Amino acid sequence: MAGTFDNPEIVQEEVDVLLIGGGMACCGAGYEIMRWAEAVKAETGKELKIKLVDKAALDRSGAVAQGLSAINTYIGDKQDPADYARMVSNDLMGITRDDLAYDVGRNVDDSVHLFEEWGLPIWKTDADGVRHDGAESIREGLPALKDGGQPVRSGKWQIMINGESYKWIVAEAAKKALGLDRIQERVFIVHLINDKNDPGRIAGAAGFSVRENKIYIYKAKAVLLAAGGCVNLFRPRSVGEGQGRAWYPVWNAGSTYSMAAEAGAELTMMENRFVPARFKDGYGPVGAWFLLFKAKAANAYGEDYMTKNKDMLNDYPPYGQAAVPASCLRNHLMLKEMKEGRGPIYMDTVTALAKLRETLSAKEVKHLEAEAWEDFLDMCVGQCGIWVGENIEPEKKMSELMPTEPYLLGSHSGCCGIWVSGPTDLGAPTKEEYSDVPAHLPSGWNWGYRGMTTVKGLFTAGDGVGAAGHKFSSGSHTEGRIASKAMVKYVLDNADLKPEFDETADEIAAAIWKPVKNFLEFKDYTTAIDVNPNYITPKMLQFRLQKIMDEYVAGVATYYNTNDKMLGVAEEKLEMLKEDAQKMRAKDLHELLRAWENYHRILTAEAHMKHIQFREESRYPGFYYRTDKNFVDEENWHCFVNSIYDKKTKKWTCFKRKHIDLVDKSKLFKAAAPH
Ligand code: SFD
Ligand code: AMP
Repeated sequence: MAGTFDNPEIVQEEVDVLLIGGGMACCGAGYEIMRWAEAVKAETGKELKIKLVDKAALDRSGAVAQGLSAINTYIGDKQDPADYARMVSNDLMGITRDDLAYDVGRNVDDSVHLFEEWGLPIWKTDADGVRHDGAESIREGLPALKDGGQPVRSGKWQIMINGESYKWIVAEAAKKALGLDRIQERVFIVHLINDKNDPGRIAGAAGFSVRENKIYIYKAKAVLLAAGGCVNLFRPRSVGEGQGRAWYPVWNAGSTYSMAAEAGAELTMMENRFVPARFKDGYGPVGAWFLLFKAKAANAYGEDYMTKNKDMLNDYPPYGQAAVPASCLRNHLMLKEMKEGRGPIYMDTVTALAKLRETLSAKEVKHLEAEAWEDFLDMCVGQCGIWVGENIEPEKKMSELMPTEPYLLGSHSGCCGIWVSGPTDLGAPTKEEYSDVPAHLPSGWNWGYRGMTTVKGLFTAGDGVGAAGHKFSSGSHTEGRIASKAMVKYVLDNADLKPEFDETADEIAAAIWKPVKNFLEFKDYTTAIDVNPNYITPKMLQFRLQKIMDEYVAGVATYYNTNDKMLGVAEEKLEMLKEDAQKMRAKDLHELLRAWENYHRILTAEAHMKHIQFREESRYPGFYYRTDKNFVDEENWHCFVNSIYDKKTKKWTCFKRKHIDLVDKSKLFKAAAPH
């Protein structure tokens, strides 16, 4: 019987493997897992039960919803995975997991080759060095990448694509592999369930339909939690009529980090954030402009801040020695100009396109000018709206750049996330090197199943995997594939496991539906539906969260500055917010979604704040500054900061984990060694 708004139907299902999310990572997992499931069936006759659950529709869900115009991680034949691990480390100020980055690096090209096979048009350079866009390359019969075709590199690691339909293509392959019966769209997972007999093991997950009055409860042996990063936990620069516009996808609300934390998984580097420099107001990405068009950014007086302020790089590792300064340091140099009143910052699109005209053929110039628009039409259509609305023709008028509000993510130029087991065949540190690890933690970086968190059976990928940024779309797909193989192994190794919930279905349902009950109980107390002393709307609560984070946890309001005292205020205010959050109302399913997104954002925000508080230095200048500890302290803080949340006491415990370089980083430096 179908449920009603005051009494939702509870649907229960038991599977072996549950995939939460339908983005790049889960599409990779969905495609790959069926190959292993089929092999298992052929060998043993056993059919693995698999389900993928996405809050949205696979074809356009996640960060790649609008499409992309470059694949940012493709190794190719001129670099190797160790070079890639070095780049990842350099961009994230030296504290990343080389084992995870290397593992992505040695596998990622295979995913890109699959994308091309599935129909993604990839730009190519022909034998005469002439560049062709993806469609033309196909028409001209240029070889596929896997057959030696040469991509058009925008940067050292990035290749150009005609990617408006990137997500459609990748989702189609996942859907075809899984079959529609194994996919449940428009179900928002809000809660992971631990095992009754072993609290350190996963037993399932629960959520609700955003279309029908139904609660879904899944029992599973293995769960892949890959629900993206966290957006809109800080007050966005776009307010009023522009609210809802952001660079990263607004529908990724920290579900990955908050649900993992509540299940007891160890998080890592939650102090890290990404503050991308973007085209102002439209949030258009800058990579193609800097790397493909070779544009320079300058202050309002035409000064190139990267040159003018380059001595500022000497204050931070690797002390001016990196061939390419880290993303946060590039922001750091830009922010000096803004703070000292020499803004706005402009991307000099005019000079860049004029210079290209000097060397390229007329046809190539025409194509590049079209690409200036297509770059955004393919992945950030709002930026074209801004250009049109503000009469900007990029070959005639420069555009403003601006550092955005902070985002939390682990796959782009950020590295917050969950601590996972690395590959078994790469230099895992010995137990002795980990004598400082608390007793409840496994020793080393590997505990058997690649991509598994410290909760047995709970895996993650993409934005979920911490301390290993710069995977981007292709690397996230790759990590999903790697995790799915490990999950199948885990399920087979635990054939006799019978997961049991540590909560009843009714308890789970009551918790999920609480915002609806808040509404139904009190709605008649006032005549104006939004004004009520007994409940708060999700929208208002979100404003409160964003204001706290913006003003006390280094948002745009303070030019990304905070200090121990401000963090103390934030801590207190977040506690009160959590109390009031219990009174969120949901007048319909859409508001129920908004309410639960808020719960996820609040816990993620709290983790972020606690980690910044714990790390007594400013490791990422340009992303955030602790003005009371405004330096990088290599001696005491060249380490991971990890944390564990206790869902019973609602307390966080932060601690250090030793950092070890597995790949020699000296190759990264311009000169022999930093001072
Ligand atoms: O230009 C729940 N990214 C870029 N990657 C590239 O390779 N090239 C680029 O050009 C990139 N650029 C870029 C990028 C992203 C964005 C938004 C823009 C530009 C404007 C980054 C990649 O897109 C990113 O690294 C990957 O997509 C990350 O993959 P993954 O799987 O970790 O996250 P996802 O794809 O966002 O998917 C998340 C999924 O989870 C669902 N979901 N489902 C159920 N229950 C819940 N509670 C859920 N919460 C979320 C979502 O619906 C989604 O399916 S550029 O800037 O450099
Ligand atoms: P973005 O468009 O800023 O998301 O960047 C896309 C890719 O280009 C990422 O791999 C970035 O690290 C890289 N990138 C962007 N700007 C620069 C720059 N100025 N120098 C070097 N790499 C960059």
